[in-house]
Amino acid sequence: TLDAFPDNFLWGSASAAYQVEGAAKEDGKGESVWDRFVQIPGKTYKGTTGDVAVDHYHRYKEDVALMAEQGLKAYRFSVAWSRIIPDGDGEVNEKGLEFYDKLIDELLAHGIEPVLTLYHWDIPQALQDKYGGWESRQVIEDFTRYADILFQRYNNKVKYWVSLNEQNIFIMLGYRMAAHPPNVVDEKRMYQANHIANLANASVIRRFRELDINGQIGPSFAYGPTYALDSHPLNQLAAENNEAFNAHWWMDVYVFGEYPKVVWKYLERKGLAPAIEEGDMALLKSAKPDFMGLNYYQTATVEHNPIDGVSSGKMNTSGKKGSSEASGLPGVFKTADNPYVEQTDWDWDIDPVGLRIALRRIDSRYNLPIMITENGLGAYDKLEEDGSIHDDYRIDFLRKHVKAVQEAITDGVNVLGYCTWSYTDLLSWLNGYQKRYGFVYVDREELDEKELKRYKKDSYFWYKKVIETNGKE
Ligand code: BGP
Repeated sequence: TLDAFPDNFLWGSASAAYQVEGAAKEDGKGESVWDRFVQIPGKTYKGTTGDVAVDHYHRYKEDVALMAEQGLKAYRFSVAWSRIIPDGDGEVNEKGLEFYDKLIDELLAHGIEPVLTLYHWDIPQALQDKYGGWESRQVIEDFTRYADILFQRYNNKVKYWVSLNEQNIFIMLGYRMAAHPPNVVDEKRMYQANHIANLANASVIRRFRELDINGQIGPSFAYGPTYALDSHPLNQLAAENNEAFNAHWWMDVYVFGEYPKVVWKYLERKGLAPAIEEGDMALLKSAKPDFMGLNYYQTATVEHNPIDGVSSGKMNTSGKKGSSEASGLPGVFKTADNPYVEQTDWDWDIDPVGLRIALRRIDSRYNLPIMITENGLGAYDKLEEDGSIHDDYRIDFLRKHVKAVQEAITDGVNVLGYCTWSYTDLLSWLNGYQKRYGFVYVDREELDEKELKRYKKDSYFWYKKVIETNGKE
């Protein structure tokens, strides 16, 4: 038999500012790098933007009412830096803060724990223009000042804070694949920006401690355990490499304040190692998080990649099954198809066992509590004439993942909560509005804003029962 979920387990759901808020230019909000990036032709699916998104900025009360009715215990959202400090380092925009005051108060009034993400990819464009955003050390100070404002304003209201969301994704897609802002392909700059993001992350955690904030803070990391394609020793080695390059490279820094040797030596040989200045490593070591936020969607399966093998690959952002291509690092690893698991229409492996493995690996390597800050299924949904949405595939996906969490708890892992991605349907960064994740359907065609009416999906009612029964359904 399985251990029960703890009594105070946080059954939650998540979103991010750019993906839900809309109101891109309202109440003094400054431009973010995403506001700019989506204007570049061909970068997002059919040119979709978050200008209006699902208009959460104006409909947050309605959205929170739906959460309350469902019994949701926690809601993870992000603050848009450019609402708080429109140009990133200048005047504070009181109007922007007021929106989050209202949202947080509304959540608290309904007994929903706010989980606040400081940075979900939307650095102010002004800082990108002024000094290259994450590539300049000045961002450490500016990001810390921004975080400081939120820490002080929401201390005692917000207990769970996420520092950076998926540093691995915004750095790699931004600087290796030109698939995110700042739209760059340059490995050297990538590793440098990444080091600075590490310092910024550590700096806000240190400030959190200095201010003695009443709560917990940690980064949210996109981790999917790696499998070797088979027992061929070179494929096994490729799997070890993938864990080092795609997981330890970030999580070791967060927790131990150290870069893993294997990757560091590789970067030195290639002339790609970031420049470390005096005090950097001490800062990294001084900022251990309280918990690890885990965003889990899928596992990775890899095999040996010869020295003249594949690098870039191709993502499936169209929702046409089978349109992605293998990617890798020559001489290190390349991705392979896992014959044992099914895939979504966007070619993401569906693998609940992988979540149990992810939780166990993080627990045994880092020995920290884990908050699952994202997990969910991106799928096409159909709104029926009577306003229902029969997303049994999503229920099936989530049910199996919830069970995997319970199994990991039974294995001894300390899991604080489980936030699904996402609460309402929202903008999928590169995939438009047709790739849906929510419990709440939002009537929004790709390029037409419609009236953005909300409808409860079958999964909404299923999760309600999960919460009521603390995971028994
Ligand atoms: C994570 C992000 C989320 C969200 C999710 C789903 O990487 O933190 O913001 O978008 O993935 O991804 P996608 O929208 O690409 O399907």
